[in-house]
Order: sequence, then C-alpha cells, then structure tokens
Amino acid sequence: MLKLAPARGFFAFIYYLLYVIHKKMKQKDLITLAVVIIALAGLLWWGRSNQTNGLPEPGTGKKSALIASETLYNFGTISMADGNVSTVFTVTNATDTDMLLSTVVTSCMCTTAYIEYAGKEKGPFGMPGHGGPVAKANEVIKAGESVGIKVVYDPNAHGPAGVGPVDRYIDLTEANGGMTRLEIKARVTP
Ligand SMILES: [Cu+2]
Repeated sequence: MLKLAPARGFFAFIYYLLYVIHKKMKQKDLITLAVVIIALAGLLWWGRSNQTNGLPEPGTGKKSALIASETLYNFGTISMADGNVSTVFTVTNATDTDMLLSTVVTSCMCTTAYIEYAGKEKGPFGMPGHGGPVAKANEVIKAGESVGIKVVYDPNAHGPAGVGPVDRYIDLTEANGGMTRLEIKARVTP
C-alpha cells in the first residue's frame, strides 16, 4: 500500500549508490558496505513496523478529571468472518465540578467510538482526517457522573491484509487539556 512507496524509493536510492560506489571500490569493501546498508535498512524497517498508531503520545498536560474503570480491553482472537466487535469502557468525572469532554478520537479508521450518556448515544467518532477538522464531542459530564465510551472495532476495515495482532487507542480530551487514553487489542484471523 502507501507505506511501500517510500521504501521502494529508498531501495532504488541504495541501488544507485552501490552502482556509483562500485566503480571506485574493491569488491571486498563493496560487500562490507552492502552488509552495513542492509542492516541499517532492516533496522529502519523494523522500527517503522512497530509504530502501530498515528496518535501522538499523551502530553504532560493537565491532570485528567476522568477516571476509567479500565483503560485496556483485549478482544482476544476474533474472526473477520464474524464482523465488528465492541466493548464499553466506563469513565467517571471524579471531580466535584462539571467537566467538558471536548473530543474523542481514535488512532485508526477501523476503530470508532460513541459516548453513551443519559440514555443517548453520540458518535461515531473516529480517526482525525488528514488535516481536516476533528468532530467535537462537546459532552458535559456532571460532577460524579459516569459515561460509557463504546468502542467498535471493524476487523475487515483493512481488507484481507488486516490479520494479526492489532493495538488501537481512543483518546478522550478535555476542555482543560486533560487527556485519558483507552486501548483495545485483538488478534485478527480470517
Ligand atoms: Cu485500523
């Protein structure tokens, strides 16, 4: 997919580099150089493939007013054939003042979230678009009250290539800058 294009360009560049150096170096030196470059490329590739989400790490912002009953849910092994899976996290405004939950964003388009509060459901909220505006949640959670954050994961969103372990984040951002990160994991089989 898209990620392949820069890699292909990278290897084309290495090939060109080797071709140029080839004319000026002895064969033994060339092999040493090739091994070093392949090792570096491998490290780079490994590092990139370990980046499983697109959201920035939570900052050292203000303390969150919300307390989550749990911050990680593991769906275990799920099958594409069975379709979407969902879970509900409970988050509580643990302060004695009302708070404003401004945004709910997810780290990938396969994951959506809904706010369940006072008998209503608001959403879906998903991954922020490419430079586009983030849909505001703007939900006031009263002092001491709890809301459900329903998270839906679509194992078919990435097509047949989407098998294997997945790790996704759901970030709840407050008007005062506080942030709560929820996380889902699963192992996807066809
Ligand atoms: Cu995804």
